[in-house]
Amino acid sequence: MEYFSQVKKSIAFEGKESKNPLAFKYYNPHQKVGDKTMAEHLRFSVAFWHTFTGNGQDMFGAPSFDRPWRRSADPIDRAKQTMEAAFEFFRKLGVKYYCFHDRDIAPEGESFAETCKNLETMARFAKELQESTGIKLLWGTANLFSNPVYAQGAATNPDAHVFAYAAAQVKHAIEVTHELGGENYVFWGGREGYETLLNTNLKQEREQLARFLQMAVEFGKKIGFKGQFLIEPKPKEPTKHQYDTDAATTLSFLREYDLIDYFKLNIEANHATLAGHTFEHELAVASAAGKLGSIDANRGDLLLGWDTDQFPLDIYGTTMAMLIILRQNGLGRGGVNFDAKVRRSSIDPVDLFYGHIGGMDAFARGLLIAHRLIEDGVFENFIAERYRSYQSGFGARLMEGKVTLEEAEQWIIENGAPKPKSGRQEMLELILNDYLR
Ligand code: XLS
Ligand code: NI
Ligand code: NI
Repeated sequence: MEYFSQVKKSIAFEGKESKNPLAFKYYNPHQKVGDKTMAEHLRFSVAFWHTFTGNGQDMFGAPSFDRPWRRSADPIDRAKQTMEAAFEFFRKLGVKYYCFHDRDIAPEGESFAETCKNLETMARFAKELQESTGIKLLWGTANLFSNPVYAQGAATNPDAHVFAYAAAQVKHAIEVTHELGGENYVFWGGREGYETLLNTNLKQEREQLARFLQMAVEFGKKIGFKGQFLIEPKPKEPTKHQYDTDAATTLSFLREYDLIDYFKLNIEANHATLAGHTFEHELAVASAAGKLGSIDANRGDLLLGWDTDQFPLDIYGTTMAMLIILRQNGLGRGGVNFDAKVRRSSIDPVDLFYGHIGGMDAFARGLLIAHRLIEDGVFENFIAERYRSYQSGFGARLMEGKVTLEEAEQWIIENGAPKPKSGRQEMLELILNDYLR
């Protein structure tokens, strides 16, 4: 069965003069940018949940999408048709990767054992499709937030019985990710936080979370999982206060519990803005720590206070993101995963193409612009010059830890007060705008 009959063949690159909304204007997978192709730089991935199981439901309204792949009454048949639709979509869109939660690809059963069996069945099915298409799993994850059992947290639940349930679920999710050759495994703790301190032992809950992650790392080693473990920070929603609030908080948590060597971060644009940061700030913090592993590409709406998960279209944002990614020489085994969904009123399957094509072109443009900015040394030279005083003489000795406060005072007595220099922000902003053309 063909689910996306409105798109007959795979989306082609037609160049920037094209007016065809079902074509790429900038994303040309084989085009070299520096020493890598665009496809190698960007490693685009489609999110299974928003794209195939999302139904347009919101807090005020019923499902608005009637997806042909979600019609079968039998849960396993429905899951298989959904998986087939997904691979047809990946192929036609021309992406090499996808991501899922365990519960996106397989329905829960009557018992835990049946749920695990369903997951195994669907993983086998996915494996066949991966092998016949060459499409790979960027990451797998466990949904530890939808089932009401996790209402008060998964690993951070006050009841050890729930912790055990989450641990058992994660064991299977890691196994399945491993079986499918997943390049990463993600932890996003939507319920790992608290609603009120009146009933919460915050210290205890953070220790539980660390223990949970340690157990996952040990299990990964045991089964020979070679993928990268990633944590996806988010400050709130669904829980009021989530422990993995932002990149800096998460890095410090990992250091506190000796987990830093086993994890990198998966940075999501809309989570950054919810945390009161920019996307590029979060990317820069993760990258500076050598811990930027992957990204969830989307955008929020600054007028709305929640995770709207819209497709990224802002070229300024994608340029800033790609600057940071190029400076660290790419995302390694990570990628650009569209954790994004079409609006509730965009009810046709073809709308999923428009969303992804727009996002892919926006990142391709960002890549091209960021590459030119780096080639021309626009910001790199300016930044290098701005910090030059630390490269030699007194500044270099300062950074080597060889200067005391008393010596600093002596040096100031000899050299006098510093002369302020312009940071040139407006000049740099206008230069950046010139490159965005
Ligand atoms: C929710 C998160 C979620 C993770 C995977 O806000 O972005 O979708 O990416 O669990
Ligand atoms: Ni995400
Ligand atoms: Ni999100």
